[in-house]
Amino acid sequence: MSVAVVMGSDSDLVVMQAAVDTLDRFGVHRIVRCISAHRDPHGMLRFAAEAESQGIEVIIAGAGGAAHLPGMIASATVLPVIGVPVGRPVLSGMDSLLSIVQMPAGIPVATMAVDGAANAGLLAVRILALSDPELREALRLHAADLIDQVEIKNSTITRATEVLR
Ligand code: RP5
Repeated sequence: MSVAVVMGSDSDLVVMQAAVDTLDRFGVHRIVRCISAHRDPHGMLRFAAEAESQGIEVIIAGAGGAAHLPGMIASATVLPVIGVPVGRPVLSGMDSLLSIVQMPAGIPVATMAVDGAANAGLLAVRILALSDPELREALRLHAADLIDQVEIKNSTITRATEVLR
């Protein structure tokens, strides 16, 4: 059971690291690669075609600008592909978002928010958890942690807005 985290350039790692960290937190085996749809299209197609036989079950693909990587990988595999639009200073990630989200019917890519790599990791864990009760339990604990964090935030706000009499 393995997740591939791929990205168009090493400059995307600063965003995509959150997906890697999330997978590590859940103890999910992952590989991380730079795969470029534009600069090395043949390499990209090779990766997509071989992913299943390498034991990969979910692919997280991040790219910025004219972000064709997630959609092109999805067109060359039947594995689930999660796309992360990487925000860049020019156009603030809107270009990446629209490039990834507007897939034609037949080739699905689960598109995250701009720079939403942490959620990409969590969605991959949820997919794997469908056939892994231990992962499902870990997700439940994670959800409980989020509730605790809201409680902490609530106390912080209450303290900060307390009227001193
Ligand atoms: C995209 O072009 C990559 O995903 C990256 O976000 C962007 C710029 O790449 P570099 O010029 O930093 O290599 O393909």
